[in-house]
Amino acid sequence: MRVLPKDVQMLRTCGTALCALSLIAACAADPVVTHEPEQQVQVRPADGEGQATEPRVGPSNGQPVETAPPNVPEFKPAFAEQTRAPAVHTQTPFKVTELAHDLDNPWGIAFLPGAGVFITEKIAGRLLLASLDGAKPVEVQGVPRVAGADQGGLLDVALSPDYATSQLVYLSYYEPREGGNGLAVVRARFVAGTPPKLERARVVFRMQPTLDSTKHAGGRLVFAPDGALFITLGERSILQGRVQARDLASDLGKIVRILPDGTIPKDNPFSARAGARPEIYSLGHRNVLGAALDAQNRLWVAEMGPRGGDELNLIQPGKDYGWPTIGYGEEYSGERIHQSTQAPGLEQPVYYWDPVISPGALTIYSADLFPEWKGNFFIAGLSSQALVRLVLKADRVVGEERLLTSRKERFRSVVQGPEGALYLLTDGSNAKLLRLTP
Ligand SMILES: [Ca+2]
Repeated sequence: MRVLPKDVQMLRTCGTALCALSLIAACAADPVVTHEPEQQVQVRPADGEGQATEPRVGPSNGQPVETAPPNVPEFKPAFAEQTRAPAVHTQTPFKVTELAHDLDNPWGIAFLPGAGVFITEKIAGRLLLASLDGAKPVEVQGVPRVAGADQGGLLDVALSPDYATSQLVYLSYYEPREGGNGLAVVRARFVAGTPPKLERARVVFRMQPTLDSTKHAGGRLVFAPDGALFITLGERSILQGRVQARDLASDLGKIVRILPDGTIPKDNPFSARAGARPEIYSLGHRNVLGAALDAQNRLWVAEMGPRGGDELNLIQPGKDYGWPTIGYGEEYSGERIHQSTQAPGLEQPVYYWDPVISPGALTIYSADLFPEWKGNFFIAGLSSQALVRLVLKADRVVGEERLLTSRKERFRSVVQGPEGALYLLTDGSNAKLLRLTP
């Protein structure tokens, strides 16, 4: 395979009012990689080129994997395990297989029962149906028009829990609206065929209010076993949105919980509170791109922070996760955002990163293919150019590992495949679909 030179530009958000107003076009919370022009997508069989075996390395000496100094050294963790956990090292040899390359800014991935996988392409607003056996991916027709620029466009794809009988697919996207855009979730019935298509599309959620921003709308979709759908949102990066992150009258900076038909569950935490939007499940978030359920069906999220403030949070209904009042980071200008890292009534992150990793997707490994990884958290790292592995014990992070760093690629997504392999999407144009197997 040809090695593509990369021009990595890391432009991070400036969050002050001045930056938000004057530099918004030049800032990106979610660093951008510019690659060479597109090539045709090719899918390679499992034994094709592109394999690599990660070297086996010895056990940890107790030092953290992060060795760079923090951006905000005066902010101290609230408890010992809250940051810079000791390094751990995967002992199981594994190989990395490149299944596709030249994906155009892929974001979401979902496996169909049987064979095939859906992959979204963010900016172009395309939904691809790919097989893992060498066939070229095909575009699914009937996807709504998206506001595809910067961090916006077509984001996540999830199958309804009853997909086997309903064929219902859910997509999150930046919906173009009068006065700007907002995250929306559409559900539609997938019809296989030539071409494959979505039909009977209906929007089941619209984030309010509409703002004119190309950033921080969240977008991760997670179905709970009871059938409810969690949708992660963000505060749009601009100051006008940031100040709404803890406001119960706004969806910005929230995680919401809806029923599959778009109605609101009656047992949501604020469903009976006057003036509160009933779909809100938790509040005080900056931009949540990673979310997953653990073995006890508890919702965990990886949250994109400012400089020095990425967080792992355990989500409980009705809780306030503090953004922008508390946190561990600072503006990209170096200015203060938070007076303090703690405040009464505001939740502490289970873990934070300073310097940041820039978390994309989060998955919690539950399969048998890698017994060593069972229960571990995997986060797709963008600016960190790593697959971040966390080992937790009693809801504390006791080990951290950075995998695939030698590839020098930004990772957008990580998901567990049906057979227990980990599948990853890299970021940007000419992006790849990778599979990790023992
Ligand atoms: Ca927080």
